[in-house]
Amino acid sequence: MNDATALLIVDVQYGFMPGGGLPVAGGDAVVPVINRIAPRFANVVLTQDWHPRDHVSFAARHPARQPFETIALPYGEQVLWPTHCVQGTRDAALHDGLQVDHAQLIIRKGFRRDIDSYSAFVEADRRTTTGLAAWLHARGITRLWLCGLATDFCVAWSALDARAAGFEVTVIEDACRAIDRDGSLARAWADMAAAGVRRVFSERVFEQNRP
Ligand code: VGL
Ligand code: ZN
Repeated sequence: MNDATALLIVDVQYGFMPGGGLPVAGGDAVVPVINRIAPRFANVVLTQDWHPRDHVSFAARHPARQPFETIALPYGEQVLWPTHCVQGTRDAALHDGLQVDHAQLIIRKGFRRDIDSYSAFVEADRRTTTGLAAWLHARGITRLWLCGLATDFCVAWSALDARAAGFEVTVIEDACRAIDRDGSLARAWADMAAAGVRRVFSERVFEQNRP
């Protein structure tokens, strides 16, 4: 891949693996796929879900609320999640099996107590930026390939915000796994398609020989 292209690896953390705080079915299966494709990218960026222990997205913070219920917050609807990816815990660590030593940046997100952030670009209040778009622009990066967890939340929101920020966006389907509750995965793919996000399998990475 050329220098104008980056691989964005979303939330490949123990919290989203089987046995984690917010387990995603088959979450660990993305690791070998990502390890296969990552060497093809000169630019690699990772995200890390990184919540304080009393984060607003945790059901435990809201008396009488259960995980996967939705509540209204000042910035809009928020799904309540089981406690996951608490700062400094094993649950929040990136998977040890990831072989991406050449990665250049780790964007942490969701670290503000009262704002969630699925997207690597803009937090859930739809105002607070993570700075990622500016970093990519400054590096001359215009194309992004996305992989990781979960397809229907952090990957999809990141893909949509990347399109809104003017990037060419490709999601690598077999390098992602989904939470898929109440039709969220089908909805995410439809939203991404409507926004002009390209959807491919990882083989496509090896067919790219553009300068
Ligand atoms: C995620 C829900 C809550 C994700 C993170 O990585 O998709 N989903 N926090
Ligand atoms: Zn989270």
